[in-house]
Amino acid sequence: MRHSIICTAACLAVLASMSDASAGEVLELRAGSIPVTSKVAGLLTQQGSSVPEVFVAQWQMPVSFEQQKQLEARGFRVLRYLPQDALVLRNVGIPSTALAAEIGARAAFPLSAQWKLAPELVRESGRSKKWVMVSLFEGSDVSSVVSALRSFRDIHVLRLSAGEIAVSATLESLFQVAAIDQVEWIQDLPIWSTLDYAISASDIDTTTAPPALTGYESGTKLMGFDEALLRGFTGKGQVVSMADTGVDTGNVATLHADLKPVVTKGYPLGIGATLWDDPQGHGTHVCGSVVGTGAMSNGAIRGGAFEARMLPSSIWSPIMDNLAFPSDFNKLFSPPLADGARVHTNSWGSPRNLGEYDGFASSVDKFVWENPDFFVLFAAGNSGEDKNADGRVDEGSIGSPATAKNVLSVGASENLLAQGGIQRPHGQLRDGDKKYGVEPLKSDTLSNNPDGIAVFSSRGPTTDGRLKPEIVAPGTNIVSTRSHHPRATLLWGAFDDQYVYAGGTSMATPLTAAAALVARQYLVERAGVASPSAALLKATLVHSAKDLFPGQYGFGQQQELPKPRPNVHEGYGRVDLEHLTRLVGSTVFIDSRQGVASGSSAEISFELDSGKGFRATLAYTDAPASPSAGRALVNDIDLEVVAPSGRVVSLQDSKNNLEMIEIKAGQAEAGAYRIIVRGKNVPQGRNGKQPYALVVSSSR
Ligand SMILES: [Ca+2]
Ligand SMILES: [Ca+2]
Ligand SMILES: [Ca+2]
Repeated sequence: MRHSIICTAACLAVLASMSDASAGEVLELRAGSIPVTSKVAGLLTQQGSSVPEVFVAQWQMPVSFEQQKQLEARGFRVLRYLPQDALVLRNVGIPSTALAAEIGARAAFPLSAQWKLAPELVRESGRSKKWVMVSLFEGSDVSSVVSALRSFRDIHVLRLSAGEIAVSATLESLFQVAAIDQVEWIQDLPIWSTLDYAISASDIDTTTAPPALTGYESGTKLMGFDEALLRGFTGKGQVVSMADTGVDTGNVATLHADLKPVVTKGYPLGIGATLWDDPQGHGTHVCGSVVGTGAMSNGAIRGGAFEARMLPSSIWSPIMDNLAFPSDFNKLFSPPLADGARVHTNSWGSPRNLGEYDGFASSVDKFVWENPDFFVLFAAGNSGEDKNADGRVDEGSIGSPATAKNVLSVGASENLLAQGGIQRPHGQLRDGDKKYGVEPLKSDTLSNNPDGIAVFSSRGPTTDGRLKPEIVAPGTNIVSTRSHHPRATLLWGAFDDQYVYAGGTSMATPLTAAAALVARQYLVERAGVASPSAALLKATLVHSAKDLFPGQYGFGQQQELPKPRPNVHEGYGRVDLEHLTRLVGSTVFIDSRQGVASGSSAEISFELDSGKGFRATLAYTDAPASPSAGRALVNDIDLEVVAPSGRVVSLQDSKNNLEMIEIKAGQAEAGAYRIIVRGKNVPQGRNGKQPYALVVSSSR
């Protein structure tokens, strides 16, 4: 190996110079940026003031790991980080006076009830009652909160999970609920939906003759699965799990022949469910895209990782006749994790409150933070529309939980299929005149240009300015396995008795999960990474992706992608396994479990040959943020590249936990590069440090 890791010691002076001039003066919350005025800050600084059980303390400087250890030793529990330089603390029985001074903070004050209410609840304020979700701080006594709530008038209470309660109340009463110390956040209840793009029956291509096979049916061809297969990578030895409407008959003995050898166990998790059969059809299609063997089509239509093993969960509720599960991500992810799954794919989400980092995004982030080898994918959503009628799909339509930081959010690009499924122009689809009524969108079709982004694919960024989606994969007119359940729908139409067409970010996501399984097998077998972290899988998939710039309408006024990657339409581009499975040999993979602390850095060197481009990708699983925070990034580490001439390239990104620095061939100097990972501010590290993954290579 020609790289070495050098850690430099923490340096307070550097730390101080790196911190923002305004650090520690504003609380960045969803409710707005709150200046910590003397009026707010004075609340817990007066002698004799009583200290609430949960409060915020804000420091003048980034709060160190050592300071937090001292706080814990004095009887405080650190519950959350809030930007800037603030912690939410639980006071475990210290009847303190002049609290701020005592703990060295510049201010300490209670959490205001209005900061705990999702802005949409306040916006939609009416006198009528509605059901909302109340999230409690970690370690709260749920029973005591439930009793407190039951004592309020006109409130109905339902216990959901270890940390969440559903409540029916008026907005006025919600302020009372929010005033309870243990309550962290109140938001809308989700409406979970499968993320296949909804069409009407009349949209379906009714060509009667079955189309001749072209090899593009499954969507895998455009992603380089054929090349990966030739090199021996099929997802073999990998275990994957999914949550969806169920799979086919839900019985391993009678399952679809394409799925029977690879699906070995299922989990019924829907409310009131005892089975994991698929009465809808969506989950069976998704499952086939990941692991379908193609047994019923002589291998013509098969999933990308057909030698992996699949453990599906059904979150379909027979009582609700829809997706409904306890919304407890521990219950969703823990069983397959315990049974060996390291990749979990999700083709569902909530199309409400688009772009928001909500309680569910935070819960998913928490699970991955606690289980950093569990790689979770979520479909970005199908809320892409051109509302302002400028011929370009609008931004800001990512659904939760795809807004989470520690997942891979997958958008849909176009497949290449001229017959079958949906072949109508966008403007003629259901509501197409309203959503896509302006050229070039109007007369374009869904699967005629693989360099295009599916018109419906949800676009980033998130409300707090993070780049989403991170990646795209084909998600239009994808052919995959058909559920044999008598009630199952035909999605985008039947291909034959065994397969159906479908489209949506729902279809792009399992294909990307299959790519993650191939990537995982490749990293284990060829790169010598025994157990790749979720961050390394993300970095590797993103690093090798293909930029689709300028998109399907060429350059000029109608250009689809306004700038090269990363952009909020394609993220870092389309999954490219042909590229990924030839990385070893000229690529450095680092999966640092130790990580970097605030003010420290790690460094490697990389020798670039002349005529080549340079690319470095940094990804990390960040600590979960409070849904009340106005900026979801907690631990901020930076990628810095020093070219042979000494020129420094750094993005100074304080929003994303994924960064790429690319220097194109022709612009890159040959010679020794230094690649530095800097711990800028790590308030919630693992023992004070933020683990990370780094992939560095030359490019063509
Ligand atoms: Ca537009
Ligand atoms: Ca098109
Ligand atoms: Ca950063």
